[in-house]
Amino acid sequence: RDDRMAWFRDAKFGMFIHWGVYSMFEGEYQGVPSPRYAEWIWNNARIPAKEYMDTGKAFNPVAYDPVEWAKMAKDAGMTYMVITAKHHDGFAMFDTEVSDWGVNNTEWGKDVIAPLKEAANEEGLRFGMYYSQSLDWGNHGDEGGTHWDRSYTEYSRDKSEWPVRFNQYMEDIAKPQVAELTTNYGEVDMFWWDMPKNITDGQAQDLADILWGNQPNIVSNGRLTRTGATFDYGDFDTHEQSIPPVPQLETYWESCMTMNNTWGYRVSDDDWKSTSELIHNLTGVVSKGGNYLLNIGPKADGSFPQPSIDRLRDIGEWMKVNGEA
Ligand code: FUL
Repeated sequence: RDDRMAWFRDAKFGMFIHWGVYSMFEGEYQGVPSPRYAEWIWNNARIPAKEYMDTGKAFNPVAYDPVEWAKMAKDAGMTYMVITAKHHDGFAMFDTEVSDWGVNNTEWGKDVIAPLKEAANEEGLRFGMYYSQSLDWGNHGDEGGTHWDRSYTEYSRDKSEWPVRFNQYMEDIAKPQVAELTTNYGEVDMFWWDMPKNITDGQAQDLADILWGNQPNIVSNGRLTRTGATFDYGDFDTHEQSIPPVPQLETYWESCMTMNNTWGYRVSDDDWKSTSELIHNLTGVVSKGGNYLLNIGPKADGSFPQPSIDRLRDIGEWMKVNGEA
């Protein structure tokens, strides 16, 4: 494992990208900001399934410029990038043959992951994929709060049936999609699981087998399952929105953090951290032996919010003077 982890040990700084159908809502439903994170808006603002899914069909990021994204990351001194291939809404940002709920079935109509990976690798950046393996509100995995939705009741509301449906989702969607992501994109450097609700150890083991079967050198975070020991199912620990108080030099870990208070784009969130605070976080994480994964929530059209662009540029200036080659 130490060989596989060599790049991760020195990676230091990466770009996290939360982008999907939720970005189209900009953190607001019917003029009201949704509670908590903007990428949870379907669930948190109780948007009817039909409305959310119809909105998704209009996904058309005309300003999407993956080469520019990769350049901004590189110029900021970042060495890797991780994007939401599928977040909790279940919408696939990649070519998938097992579901209509994805970018293929939109106005845009094509994969957004492939050109980004190519651009990232071109800039010498490592590339990672975030995949929500349990929560999947569109493909009837763990549906979280969407059970309340009456337009969603082609499935039974009888709780005893949920595990059956979840198992079916695992077989029909999660496993094939993880296979697609790990076979159709050449060598992938990182896989980022999230929110292991309801997944059994057996299902987690199956996903791990697909992952490492197809990508023997891939590095994954420890959020595939809650019950497995971290290193049975993942290579590094995830600290979400926090930095450990003391150095942790014996483990592999990463702190992922937002620039404001949300991962997905929220038009009304102006609470941006200053560049000096971001640099303070970066140096704090790296000096304690971790990597800092700093999030961008692109707008639906594919552009980065201006405050994010400004901060990336300013961090890049600082890195030129103080960063290590
Ligand atoms: C959490 C998710 O629920 C958030 O939406 C976000 O993706 C964060 C990085 O992980 O667990």
